[in-house]
Amino acid sequence: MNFEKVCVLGLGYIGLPTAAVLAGQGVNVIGVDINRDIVNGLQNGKIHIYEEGLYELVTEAIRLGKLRVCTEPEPADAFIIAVPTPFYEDKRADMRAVTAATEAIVPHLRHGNLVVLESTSPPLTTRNLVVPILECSGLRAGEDFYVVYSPERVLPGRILKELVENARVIGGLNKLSAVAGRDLYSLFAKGQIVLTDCTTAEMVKLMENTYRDINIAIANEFSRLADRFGVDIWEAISIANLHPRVKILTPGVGVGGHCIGVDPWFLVEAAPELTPLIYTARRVNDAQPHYIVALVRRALQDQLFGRRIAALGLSYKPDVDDLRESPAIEVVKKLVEAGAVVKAFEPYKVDAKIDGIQMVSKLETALADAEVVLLLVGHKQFLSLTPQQLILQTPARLIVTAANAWRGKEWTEAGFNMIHLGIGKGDKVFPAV
Ligand code: SAJ
Repeated sequence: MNFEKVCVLGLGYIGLPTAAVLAGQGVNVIGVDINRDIVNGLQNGKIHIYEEGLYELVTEAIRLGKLRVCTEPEPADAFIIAVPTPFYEDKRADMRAVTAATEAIVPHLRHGNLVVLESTSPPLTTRNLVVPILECSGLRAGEDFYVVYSPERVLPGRILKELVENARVIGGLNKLSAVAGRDLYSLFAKGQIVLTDCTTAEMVKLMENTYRDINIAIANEFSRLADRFGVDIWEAISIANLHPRVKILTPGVGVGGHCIGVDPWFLVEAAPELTPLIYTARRVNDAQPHYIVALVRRALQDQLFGRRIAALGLSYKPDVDDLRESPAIEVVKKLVEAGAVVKAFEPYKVDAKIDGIQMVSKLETALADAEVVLLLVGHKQFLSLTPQQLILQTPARLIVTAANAWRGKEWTEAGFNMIHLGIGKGDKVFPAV
């Protein structure tokens, strides 16, 4: 199949890079977002996402006229839906954006079109939600037009590379649909392209992120055990990982972002009686910010009220600007609730405003009058700090870190009292979750 014009719905972390990469291959791309600010910004050379290389790619595609951005879809050869699928308070999948985007395609759907859903979705979404909406056009899915579920699998921080190089799963509603999907993604995907059915592709995506969530949960649980038994978890993990069939992940402040902390719930919602392990892992990871707060509380002899804390890093993981579902933010909010006076600094979003959190735009300001430095996210900029640099910028002599950072005797020799997540000092008192 030939694709001269492609309409991408949703210009977020996945839609915008996909639109720009397709445009870079000479396809005429219409990027659609219902958020006028995003569209206006892009039209004026401003981009709302930080991802290495993305700004250049997007602005060049727009300059060449290969990428146009607007708020309404237009007729095209293919439509790619890349809108968010968050969850409601009770953890049920919120499919409103997918529903609205699919409905917006209906008036433009023509014979021979391909519609792709990329948004992570509960099993059977393509068949039971997307297809019935599209068939309101009077056309028949799989015959008059083609439908594919093809999950995005890129890692924020490496999106442009992984978009092109990762293996691509194409789940067709039927064989003809899968083949049409392969033709579209072959325009830019260099990794293996695997064809399957749409429900398998939905499951594959959810299984990948659930697998990672469970593995992070066990790492977090191990870090708590190490605290209790006076073990250095970082050393223990590195030794265990010498085993040829063991690959323990990294404990931390908790699991954030819009994917791994969300997607396992789609499986739990779909079949609660079959998912006790998935459910428990989610609970373990959701409890990790509480554990970090308890660690700080213990370091301060149970006195959080009025204590001045410099919180470093608020994004959901190192070296990204994404603050969504960030466990670091949860930690800061809990400290503030307990009466601590927290100044938070996020180098990738220096002007971010977060309800209930005092954000500062400079590291020096966060550190200047702190009693405690709390390293929440291991951004490169923080990891490269030496104890000699830090000691000049802060009166704080107590450091609590949730990352495997600021190790070594030079830190204690410089005069800092160091508390690391997962490095037990063999104390009898350790935080309960
Ligand atoms: N985290 C840990 N310990 C680890 C790894 C991660 O605590 O060892 C934390 C991170 O700090 C972060 C969260 O988990 O808060 C998730 O980070 P991540 O880097 O594991 O994953 P995401 O959410 O950025 O991207 C994931 C990826 N999925 C997998 O690796 C299986 C990515 O490939 C997906 O495309 C993405 O979800 C998505 O959009 O679904």
